[in-house]
Amino acid sequence: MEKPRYSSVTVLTGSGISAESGVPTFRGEDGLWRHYHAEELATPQAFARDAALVWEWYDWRRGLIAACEPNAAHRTLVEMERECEEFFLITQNVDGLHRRAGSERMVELHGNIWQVRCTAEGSVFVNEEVPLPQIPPRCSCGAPLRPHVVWFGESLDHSSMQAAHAAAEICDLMLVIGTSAVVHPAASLPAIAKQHGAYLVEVNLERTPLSPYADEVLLGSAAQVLPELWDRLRPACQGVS
Ligand code: BJW
Repeated sequence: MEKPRYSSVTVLTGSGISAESGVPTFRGEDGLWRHYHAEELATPQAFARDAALVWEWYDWRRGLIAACEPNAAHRTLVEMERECEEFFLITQNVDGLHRRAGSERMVELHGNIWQVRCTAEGSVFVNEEVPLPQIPPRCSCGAPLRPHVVWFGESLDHSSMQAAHAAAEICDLMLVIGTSAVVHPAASLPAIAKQHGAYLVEVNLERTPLSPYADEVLLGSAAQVLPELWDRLRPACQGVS
């Protein structure tokens, strides 16, 4: 039988890929900060009610992330980007660790924790101060700044979403790594890939709502499973020279 060849690889990642770098995930025990669930704080309503509380949470996370390094899973995706004929990375993570590892062909669907946005003017800035000297931080115009991330009920950046859709539609291999696969529209992307004929591989510590639809479910930590998976897939993905 002919061995499979994958000419276009798309990867969707969630917070589980950064867990072994020390970044907390969202759901489960790990997702608790003080006595709040992450889902209660990542909303425009929470920010309107108590911007200082929401910013304290982001300030705490920024401090944690600043001390973290990309792990073997992030680095494997950089190798894949260099060696695959076509490659695209879609991350839900705001921690910036994929870019720090060296990934370039990618979108950050839910924004980036190191960017802030003026609540009055909408302008976006990089802000890497840790800890923040003032909470909530303010724009030079005097208005409060907010994290430049996507909260529940908010729309995702149109061009990032278009790129993610296109990558899901054209790929013939999709890897879904370290996401609970419950937050839409990101959670719909594997189904789109599958409908267009892609082979779907999930890497997670546990089964998720996506697992029944995956062609392979690899249970284990991303930093351990992904390098092994890449060793196996590499010959089927490398460009033809
Ligand atoms: C490991 C591991 C290791 C651990 N190795 N694995 C369709 C149906 C139903 C609802 C909706 C729908 N369309 C839209 C909605 C509403 C809503 C939604 O999806 N709600 C559901 C929860 C029900 N979506 C939205 O509101 C989105 N906006 C939108 O669609 O606008 C239009 C619209 C609005 C309203 C209605 C209809 C349309 C916006 C979603 C924005 C999500 N934002 C957040 C916060 C970002 C900023 C921040 O970081 O502070 O994004 S919430 C949070 O969840 C964050 C994450 O990116 C996202 C996903 O979480 P993730 O990454 O999957 O983490 P976990 O913790 O859930 O899972 C970790 C996984 O890793 C686990 O499975 C572990 O087992 C695993 N793991 N260690 C491998 N070492």
